Amino acid sequence: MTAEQQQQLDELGFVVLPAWMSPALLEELRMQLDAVSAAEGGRAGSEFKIEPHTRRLANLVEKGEVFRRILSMPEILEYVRSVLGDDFKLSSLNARAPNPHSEWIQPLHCDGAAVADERGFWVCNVIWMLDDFTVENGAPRAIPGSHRWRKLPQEALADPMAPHPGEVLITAPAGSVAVINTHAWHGGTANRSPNPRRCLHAFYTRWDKPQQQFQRDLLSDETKRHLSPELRRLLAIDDEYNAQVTLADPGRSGFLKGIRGSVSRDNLPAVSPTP
Ligand SMILES: O=C(O)CCC(=O)C(=O)O
Repeated sequence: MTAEQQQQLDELGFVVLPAWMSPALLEELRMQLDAVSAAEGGRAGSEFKIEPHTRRLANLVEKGEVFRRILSMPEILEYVRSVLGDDFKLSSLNARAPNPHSEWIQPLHCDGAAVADERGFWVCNVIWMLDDFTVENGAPRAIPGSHRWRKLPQEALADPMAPHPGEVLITAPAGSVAVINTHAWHGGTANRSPNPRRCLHAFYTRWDKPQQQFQRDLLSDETKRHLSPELRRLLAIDDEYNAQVTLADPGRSGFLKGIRGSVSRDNLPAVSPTP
């Protein structure tokens, strides 16, 4: 990470790595995503949530070696680490493609309704762009600097769907990767183009917070058997503390989740956290 990229992530709350993927990796990700999407048909995304006018796929760690491969790429994890600190885990790996010819825009939100706490930031999303992200096809908008406000847009704004005077669009060519401190206010915009706009969301969270999708239970034994020790750790498969905070979390849903208190370690039976 260059000093300039570090500064962008710190000050704006996001950084874009243009055309970061090799053409071969980009092609492999697209092919696997389209294959999963075709195989799942109308069931797609059912493990997580349905979003209007949007094609979503969930639990992708289970659904392709190439998806597992991108999760632990050291160059990308360096950016995640600079947001979350040394101890973090994957919260979920999903895909999102706003439908073509749509006016649907997401409300400005912080992922998981997360507000930075006394330990600092705890959510970070890595967007793997599988198509060009343009002004016409639903590139996400973000409000630079808002990750430091410790406020949720739904509390501060009369209409979180309305244009915001501070917003910028995150546009970039296919194959780019955006790392977003998702305490920053952000959201997808309308895809008015004739084509889908595909991406993956590799969503990471700090070690002490619940996973959005509980990897230990969602993954098959076969997939778990073949995980490297590093991936087992990143997915918190053997982390009893993660199991407790995640299973105790009543509101595992998604970006529109309401406001709730974070799970307190003090309310849980004694187990040693495994940071
Ligand atoms: O895919 C995008 O454009 C961003 C979507 C987003 O922020 C979300 O689904 O939480």
